[in-house]
Amino acid sequence: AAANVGVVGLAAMGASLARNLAHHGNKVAVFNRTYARTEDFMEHHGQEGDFYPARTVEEFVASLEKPRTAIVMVKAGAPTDQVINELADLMEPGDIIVDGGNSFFQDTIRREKAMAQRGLHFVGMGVSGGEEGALNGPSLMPGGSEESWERLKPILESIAAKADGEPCVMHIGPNGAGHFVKMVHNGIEYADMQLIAESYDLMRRGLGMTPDEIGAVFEDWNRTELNSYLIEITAQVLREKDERTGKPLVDVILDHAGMKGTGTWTVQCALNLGIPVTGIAEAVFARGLSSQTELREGAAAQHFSGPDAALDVPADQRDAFLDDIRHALYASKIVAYAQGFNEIAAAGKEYGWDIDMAGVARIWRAGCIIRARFLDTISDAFETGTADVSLLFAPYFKEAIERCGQPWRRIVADCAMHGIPIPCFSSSLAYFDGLRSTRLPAALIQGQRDLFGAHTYQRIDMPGAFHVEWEEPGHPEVQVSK
Ligand code: NBP
Repeated sequence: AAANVGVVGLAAMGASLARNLAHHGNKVAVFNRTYARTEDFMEHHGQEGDFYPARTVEEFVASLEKPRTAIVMVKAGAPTDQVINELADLMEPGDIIVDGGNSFFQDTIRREKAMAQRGLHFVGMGVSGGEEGALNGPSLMPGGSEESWERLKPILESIAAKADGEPCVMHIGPNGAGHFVKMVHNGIEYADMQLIAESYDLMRRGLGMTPDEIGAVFEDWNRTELNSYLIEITAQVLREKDERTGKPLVDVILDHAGMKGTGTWTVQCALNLGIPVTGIAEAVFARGLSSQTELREGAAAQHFSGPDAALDVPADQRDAFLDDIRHALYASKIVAYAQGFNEIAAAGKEYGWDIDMAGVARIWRAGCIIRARFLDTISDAFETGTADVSLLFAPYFKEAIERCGQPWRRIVADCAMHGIPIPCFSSSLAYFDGLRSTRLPAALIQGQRDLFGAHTYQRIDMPGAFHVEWEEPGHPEVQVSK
């Protein structure tokens, strides 16, 4: 036994993580179901560090120093279960199995329980940053026991991304907490990308700008409070030309957005927890609509009448209009993040995780896909306790939302009048207006529910549950409970 850590699964993510581990002085055992992939890995990267390639899982486990640490980076779902079980059969009490794949947190809770019964530590760990992040420094979100965290900490801190010198990794909480937080990270990523896409659409169809011109706008915006990895790569994609046709690449890419499931899970979990995550939900639905070929072709064949999406913005007002889009984007983005953090807080309560929200914002500052300058401010807001109920209540974000309010409303109204779909912008504004309303039409809904289903209602002026005898003459009210 010579390796202090091992990686199972040498596809894009596992190979990059194994190399990152080796670059930081770890002795890394590597194993992949198909040995050809291991050979290929050793041929291309074997000289980068201390690797111990294994042909079989037995050989892999035997090459690990005790107590063993094995990181699994294989396809989520059944393949992950299969690999974990094979490892567990060969490992001994005290050993650690880390699942770095995008596993559903309920699977992680189940697996942790099963492994604990066998005396093994099981750590579900979110890994963000894609292949490049895994290689050069990802943001890491490990769950699992305190004891496993204490042992993994030095290894994980060495390979994680650094923000202001601080490693972007923290123990999120027990069992499925790490995978839950990673899932919401991905949900926020969906919302962020959709908001950027809506801003692009406004400039493209609304203002008739070219992808190059829009790329330049995003480059400018990247020097503002919107500074983030996603804004940066948006500019890069928009500037890219297709090598076959010479056209802007964005114009030859089929407009069907793919997804692998973490956005959908984020929304499903939010629905179960009763937390509105309208920004994330609209982003998932927008991807869904984009890929509904039959529906979209059918709609095109209908030639529905309506505005043609061109905004009549005079040339001398274009810069002011672009500023409006930027403000609308920023306000909607703050709402999407606020909703995502609300979901994490609610799950923390539901599953008993006690998650350090400021810490979550801190480890998202580098390495991951949603890394952004304003995560520093989010982290400060949680640190000072001003964002406990909602990020929108923290003074900095309250001021930002208020400053963005008028431009945000102008954009949403203009888009509605000109037929540009902006589901994320408009639903975020609707959420914000709902939040600041002292009275909501939910009172009417309670009345309707009482009439058709005797579901009862509460009164504003006294405690208890009430019901109207709708069938009785005079509709008397009865108090059903105190
Ligand atoms: P994939 O998700 O494409 O999985 C391929 C790997 O899984 C290969 O090593 C393959 O071995 C192995 N595998 C499969 Br498939 N079935 C197996 C089985 N029954 N037993 C053993 N091994 C099996 O790889 P990836 O894109 O590197 O992602 C790895 C994990 O990281 C996934 O859970 C993914 O969701 C997650 N993740 C990915 C990203 C990203 O940007 N790609 C980011 C963050 C997290 P083989 O070579 O023998 O087929």
